[in-house]
Amino acid sequence: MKRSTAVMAACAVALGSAAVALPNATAAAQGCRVDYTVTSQWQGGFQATVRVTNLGDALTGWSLGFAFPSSAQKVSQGWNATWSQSGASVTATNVDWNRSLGTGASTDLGLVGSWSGSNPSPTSFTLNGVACTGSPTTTSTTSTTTTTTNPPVPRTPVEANGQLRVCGVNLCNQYNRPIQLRGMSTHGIQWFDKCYNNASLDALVNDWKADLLRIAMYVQEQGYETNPSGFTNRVNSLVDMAESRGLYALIDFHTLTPGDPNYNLDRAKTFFSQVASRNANKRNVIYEIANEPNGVSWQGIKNYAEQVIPVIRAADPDAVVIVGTRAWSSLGVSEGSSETEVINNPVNATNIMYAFHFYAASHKDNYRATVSRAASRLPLFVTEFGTVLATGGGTYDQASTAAWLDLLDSLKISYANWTYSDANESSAALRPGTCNGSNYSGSGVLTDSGAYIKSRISTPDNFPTS
Ligand code: IDC
Repeated sequence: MKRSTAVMAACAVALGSAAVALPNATAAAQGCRVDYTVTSQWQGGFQATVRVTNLGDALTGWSLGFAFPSSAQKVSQGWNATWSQSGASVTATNVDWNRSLGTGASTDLGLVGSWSGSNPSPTSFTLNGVACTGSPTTTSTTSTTTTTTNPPVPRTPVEANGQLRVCGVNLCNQYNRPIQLRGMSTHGIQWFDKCYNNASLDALVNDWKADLLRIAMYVQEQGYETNPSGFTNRVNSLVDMAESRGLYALIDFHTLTPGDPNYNLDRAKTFFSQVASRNANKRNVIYEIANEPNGVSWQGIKNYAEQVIPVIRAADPDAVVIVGTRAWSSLGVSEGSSETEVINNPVNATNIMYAFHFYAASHKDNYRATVSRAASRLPLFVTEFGTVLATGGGTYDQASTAAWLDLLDSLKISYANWTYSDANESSAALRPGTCNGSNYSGSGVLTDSGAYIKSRISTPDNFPTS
C-alpha cells in the first residue's frame, strides 16, 4: 500500500483582493488535504482511494484536480465523482450527494486505473483550483483573523429524518424530502445471532455511520417456524438496540425456500400483527414482508401482500412496507419477466415500496438498466445486495459493485448489504472469527467486501433538514 499525502509548501491564495478594510470583516479560508492511497496494484492495473478533506470554508460544489506523473497512467473507472482525464491531468467533479463539503468534512473517492512502465502516485492536488497543502490559508481584510467553524451537531439518522413515508417514487423524511438510507443486513439471525450485540451495533453506527440495520429473520432453515415467540422476541430486541442508537430497523420476513410467500401466509399474519403492534409507536421501523419470492407469479405475490399489509396497517398505520418482487426480488427479470408486470398491476396499498435485490458479480448491465427504467415508475428499495455471486460467495466484484452503488446513489435508492456477519463466505463484511471477540471497529476486522462497503456507507449523509 502506498500512501501519499499532499502537503506542499504553503501557498497563499489571495481572495477578495478588492475587499474594503472593515473592522470584524469576515475571513475567507481555503485549503484542502488529499490522501491518495494505492490499495492494490497488479500488472498493468491499480486501484486507489482518494480522500478529499476540505480545510476551508464550506463548499457547495467542488472539483478535484491532479496530474499523474505520466500520461501512461489512465483512470479506467472511478466512483463517487464524475471523472475525466486529458493527457496526464485528471479531474473529479462532485456528484449530487457529495456536492456539499463543509469545513473539515471529507469525502472518499476511488478509481481503478491502468499503468505501464512505472506507477508513481500523483503528488499535487487542487480543490476548486486551490492547491491542497494540508493546511488552510486564510485571507482577511483585518489583522485579526477568525475562522469560525460550527461543527454540525451530530444527529442520528432517526433524529434527522423521523417517521419515513413514501412520496412519489422516493423514500421521504419528516420534511417530505427524498432521502437515501445506507446500511447493512444481518445474516440469518438463527445462525449469526452472536454477531449482533452492543459492540457490533456501536461500530455500525460510529465507525460505519450506517443509517439502517436489516434484521434477516429466516422463516424456514431453522428459523421462525421452529420457535415463533423466540424469534419474535429477538427481532424486537434488535429493533430496540437499533432505536437506542438512532438507526432504522428493517424487519425482514426472510422467506426464501419455498419461494411462494403464500406458504407462510398464516405465519406472516401472526408475526406482523405482533411486531407491528409492539413497535407501532416507534419511528425507526420499516417492514419487509417477503424477502425473495421465486417460482411464483406476481399475481401470487400481490395476493399475499394485500393480505399481510392490512394486518400491519391495523396495528401500525404509518410505517413504510416493502413488498418483495418476483424472481428473488429482481422485479421479475431473473425469471424472464420485467418491471412492467408490477407497473401494470401494482399492489393495492399506499405507503409501500418494492424490493430489488442484486449480487454484483452475477447481475450486471441488464439488471442495472431495469433499475434505471423502473426507478421513475416504482418506489424501489434495495433491501439486500451482495458484492459477490448470487450464491453469497465466489468472486468479489468491486467494479460492478461500484457501478451499482453509483446508480443507487444517483437515484437516491436506499440499500442494505448482505451481510454484517463473520460468515465464512465472501459476501460477509467481517472476517471469520470476528464475532467470537469483542472488537468490531477499525479495518482489521473487515473483509475486502466489508472495507469497500464501509467506505461507501460512511460518507456523509447530508439529510435535508427542512
Ligand atoms: C445465503 C447465505 C448462506 C446460506 C444461504 C441459504 O449467504 O450462508 O447458506 O443463504 O440460506 C439471497 C438470499 C440470502 C442468501 C444470499 C446469498 O436472500 O438468504 O444468503 N442470497 O446466496 N438472495 C440472493 C442471494
